[in-house]
Amino acid sequence: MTLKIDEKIDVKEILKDLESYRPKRRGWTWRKKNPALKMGPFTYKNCSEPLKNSVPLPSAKYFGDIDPQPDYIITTEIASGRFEDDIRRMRMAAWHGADHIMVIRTAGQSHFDGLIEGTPQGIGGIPITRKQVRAQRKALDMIEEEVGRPINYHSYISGVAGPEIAVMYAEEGVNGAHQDPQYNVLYRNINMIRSFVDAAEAKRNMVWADIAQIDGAHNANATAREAWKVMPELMVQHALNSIYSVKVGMKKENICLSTVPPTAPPAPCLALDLPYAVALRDVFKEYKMRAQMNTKYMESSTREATVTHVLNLMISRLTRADIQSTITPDEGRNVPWHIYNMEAVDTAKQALVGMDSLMDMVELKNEGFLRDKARELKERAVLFMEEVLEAGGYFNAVEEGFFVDSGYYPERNGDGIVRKIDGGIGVGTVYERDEDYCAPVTAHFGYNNVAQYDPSAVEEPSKLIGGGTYEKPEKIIFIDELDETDNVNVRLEETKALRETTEIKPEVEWTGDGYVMMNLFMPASRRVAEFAALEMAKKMNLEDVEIIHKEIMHPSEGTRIELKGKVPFTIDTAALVIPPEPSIMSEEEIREDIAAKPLKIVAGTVGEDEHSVGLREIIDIKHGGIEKYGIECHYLGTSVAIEKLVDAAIELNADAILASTIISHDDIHYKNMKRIHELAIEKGIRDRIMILCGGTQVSPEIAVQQGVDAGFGRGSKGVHVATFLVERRREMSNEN
Ligand code: Z97
Repeated sequence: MTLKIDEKIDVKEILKDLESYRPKRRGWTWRKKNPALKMGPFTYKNCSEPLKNSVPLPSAKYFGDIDPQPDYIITTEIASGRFEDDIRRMRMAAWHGADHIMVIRTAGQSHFDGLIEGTPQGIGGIPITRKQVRAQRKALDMIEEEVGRPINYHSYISGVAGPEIAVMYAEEGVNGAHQDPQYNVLYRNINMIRSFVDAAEAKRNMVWADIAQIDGAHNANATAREAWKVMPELMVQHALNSIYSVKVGMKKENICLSTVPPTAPPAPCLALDLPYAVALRDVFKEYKMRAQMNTKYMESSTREATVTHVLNLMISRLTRADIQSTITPDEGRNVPWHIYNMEAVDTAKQALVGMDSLMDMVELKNEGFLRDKARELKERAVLFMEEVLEAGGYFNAVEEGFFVDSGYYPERNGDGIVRKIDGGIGVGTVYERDEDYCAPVTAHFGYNNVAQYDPSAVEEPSKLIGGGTYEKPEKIIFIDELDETDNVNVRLEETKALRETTEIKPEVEWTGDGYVMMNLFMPASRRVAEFAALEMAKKMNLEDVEIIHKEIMHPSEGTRIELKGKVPFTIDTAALVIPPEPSIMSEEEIREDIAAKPLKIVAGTVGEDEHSVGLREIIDIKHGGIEKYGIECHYLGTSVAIEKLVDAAIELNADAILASTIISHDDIHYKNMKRIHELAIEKGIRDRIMILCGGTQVSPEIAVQQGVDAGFGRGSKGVHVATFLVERRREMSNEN
């Protein structure tokens, strides 16, 4: 099954024969960098190989639709809670430039004690299941063919089921995962000993499957009361997980530090974030940098979040990033919508491409504020680590509340997260292995007494059982659905009409959810604006209306409101009357044609019509008029007599007459058109001249009925007229 560009992905097809689907490949893939990429008229230094199919940035149309892809991997986090709908979003995101697709869940995976089967979403969120992973990997295997670039699929290895999840990810071709035992300890209160033992086991499996790891240090940023104060601690957290992973056998290029610029405006964020970014990259040279965007100081304004994102992207460019995250403003206002994934991916692509070659032109100062601050942060981090050792190690330090304390180290405010060595979920569940312990599995950490059973199986313990699921995927037990009422088949049945007929509904995250967003400016204070807007939306028949953003323009003059609500109806696309798209030639094509064969026009507003603006804009180069293509224009002015216009055309040997009228009482505009046509016949030039008439009240169909070649109504631009002139001239030379 391959995807067709003009056809939607068929989720039902993806789900077919899923029990026997095997992923195409294992392991993480970086972008193929091209330090001298040529695209359109430009050469890029910080880009990678272009995509086969993509959606370029909106302004790409001015540059020949080029879509340069930056050198960093771009992440998008997809979290609608329905994996079948997320598959469609993944495809859109890949076309915009995402090649690291993280599925995050609406409920903490780490609250589940085991691997979940089936796809229930009714239990308060969506846990990761083998079925979802396999379906999404299968879809991504096709999507990557379509865009022509490998896509890294990613989720979390956390909770007391971490090792089981790691195994499942290894089996299913997952390419990246968050794995950090400190996350379990600090944020999920899972027993520390259990978390670190599990982490070793999970990481070993990640090593086998070549899964890239992202750590969890950024969570301290998001949790801390004052995020910029935890910077020294963040380095300690990165250090602990990184070295632990190395000791387990993970290669350094698969260890990615999840780092966030800790602040955002109105803080002077660069002065705080840049020294931190520099310090981190100095200390952790050998590791990869996964640059998150700041989410701590994000409200529901997409504009504000975008500016913060761009500042964060500048930090990435000024220092280094290997993976660039693009969390969406969903975090601020709980609207995990398709469009925001695309917007955030585009923000990263746009900003990174825009900053191409930056470091060829600027340099971070080697002394002064930046380096002093970076050094200070490193010193504080080293002292923090020394104190951890003095306390007797990490576990004791956590017991003493060292972590996520709001003090700027060595200051300590006594409000850190405290966990007990003999407390937390899963306490007392770690046992020492027996003398003859043996696990006949492929990837396993620590003492494994294989030789005792078969010396030839030491390198390959699963030989003892004739191969495990890594070697023999057919041994994987695939459980489809367990819940009869809450599963993907039931959900697909509910949306069948929308998928299989021509009925359509607007959507933000789920097929047929019917949501629309509205932007309103209410000339009232915030509370009044809010409640008035809700009432307005109800009067517009929107259902389940909710305010998603409000911003004061002035305390009494007005408030900006964004709200969402559902429309209860569908539209039948088959019943729509869609006029053909006006043909528009490219600028180059028109120019070439005119250069090869010059074209001359005479123009004027006719009859008693002084409205010159419309016609002038069609001609004027400043407004994208036809002059810019090299067309020779003779503008005769306003209220030009029809005879004069036709005579001028003859005298100048023009190819076309452009006449404009706004006045339309008594159909004078159409009558004038007819007269131009008839006069041209009388004077014997009609077969060699084009007659184009325009005006706000002109209907193209009625204009042509008057005998002229074309009519141009409201919204017409120079390019439409120029295209017509070139095309009609070609037709005429074929006719003659
Ligand atoms: C990011 N925006 O892109 P649960 N393990 C680690 C984590 O950081 C997380 C989980 C597990 C963020 C993602 C926050 N991170 C959101 C190291 C979550 C997930 O399975 O939901 O309990 O944990 O990094």
